[in-house]
Amino acid sequence: MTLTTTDRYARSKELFAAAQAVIPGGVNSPVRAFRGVGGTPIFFARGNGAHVEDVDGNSYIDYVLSWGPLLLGHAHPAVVQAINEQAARGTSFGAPTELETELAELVITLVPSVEQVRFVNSGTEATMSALRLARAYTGREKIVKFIGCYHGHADMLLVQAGSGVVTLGLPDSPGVPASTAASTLTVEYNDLDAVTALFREHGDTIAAVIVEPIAANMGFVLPEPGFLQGLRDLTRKHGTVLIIDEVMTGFRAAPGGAQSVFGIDPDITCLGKVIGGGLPVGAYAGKKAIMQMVAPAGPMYQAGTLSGNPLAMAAGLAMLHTAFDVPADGSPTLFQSAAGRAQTLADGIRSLSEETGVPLQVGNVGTMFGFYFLREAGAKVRSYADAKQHVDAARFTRFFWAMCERGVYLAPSQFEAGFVSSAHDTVDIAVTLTAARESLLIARG
Ligand code: HOZ
Repeated sequence: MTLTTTDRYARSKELFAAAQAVIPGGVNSPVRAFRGVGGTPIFFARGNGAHVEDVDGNSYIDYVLSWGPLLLGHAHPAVVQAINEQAARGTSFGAPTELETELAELVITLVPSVEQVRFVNSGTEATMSALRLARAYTGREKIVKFIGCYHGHADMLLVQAGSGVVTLGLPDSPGVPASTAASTLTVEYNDLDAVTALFREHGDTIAAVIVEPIAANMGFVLPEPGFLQGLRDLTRKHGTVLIIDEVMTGFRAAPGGAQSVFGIDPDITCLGKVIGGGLPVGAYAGKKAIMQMVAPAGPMYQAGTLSGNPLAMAAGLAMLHTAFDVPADGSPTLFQSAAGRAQTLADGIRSLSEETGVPLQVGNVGTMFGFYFLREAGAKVRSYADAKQHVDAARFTRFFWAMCERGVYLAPSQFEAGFVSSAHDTVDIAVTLTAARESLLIARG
């Protein structure tokens, strides 16, 4: 179903037409194109705290938050000040700065499994480099990934991927060499038996298992009890590197990431988004014995002109300290306040599902949440195969646009997670739930 936008989005429509002439599909990342919900992407002019304003002057409570990074909301004064002060001192040196060590130390303090950190410029670079490192460390080639998990757009990871690939309903991307894809073994999320069978067949040739600890690029799917620990046990037994991709969940599910929520001790962790305070960044991090393989400490090569960029390091430090430092009066951290609001929001949506009779599967951990519109009540999504079978796309589309018209901006795909910031206050949550009630009734039809 395609919904056309009204004049409420007139300027966005003009800008999108102009963008399409010079940018493929009019966007620089596919999920922004609104293909999953029809209509025209909304172009934004500014953001402040929990709110954004589009180019037509409409305001929204924002639950996309740049797809996760903005844990403190838009333009938080501490982050803006850190960026301004660093910009005045220089934006890039291509040489080490103290900021990189400070941010690495902070990450090591927050994420217990991490002993060393290498900063890069995006989540894609982080996962791509982590896999090269796992292959270098083990001397093996095969990797295991889960169907519907998304780890960026590197060739070997663009196999049965989530996020925009799922939203657009694309087959695996042309341009990925068959020989590269052949080294990527795929299994359904939460299917530990299938992983065990893979290890029985290929055990000694598998370099790495890479997994999202919460599958947040095919909606919001929690790991079943024992699934992540099962992966840890299998990888230990077979000398395989376990890579936990926390680009989405890092500093969002909990200060120590989703791995701390589920008690998992991975070999390598991939980070991005929050760690750069809203500027482009990524990192791969983990056990010193493995990280020492990275050049120049070891032979595994990886480099980048803007890696460890001082603006991103300064913004990341400001964001993490502001979110996680415990206030002197012992009051909750800003992260804890944001997580409390996310809980209220998720509980409210659960109640509305019951009240309106619209079946939803709602999940939330820390400051993240997600919900599926289900075709039948009682259906459960625990893998991508389940999502394909049970998810009601038409209802989500009606809900999405009804929410936009009521001033609430959600990800334009139910295969993406939602995010709450410390700037969302109780009024924002109450307004959102009122809008959600009306929108659920519209979606129900
Ligand atoms: N990979 C992001 C969603 N999981 C999308 C990034 C973007 O389009 O900006």
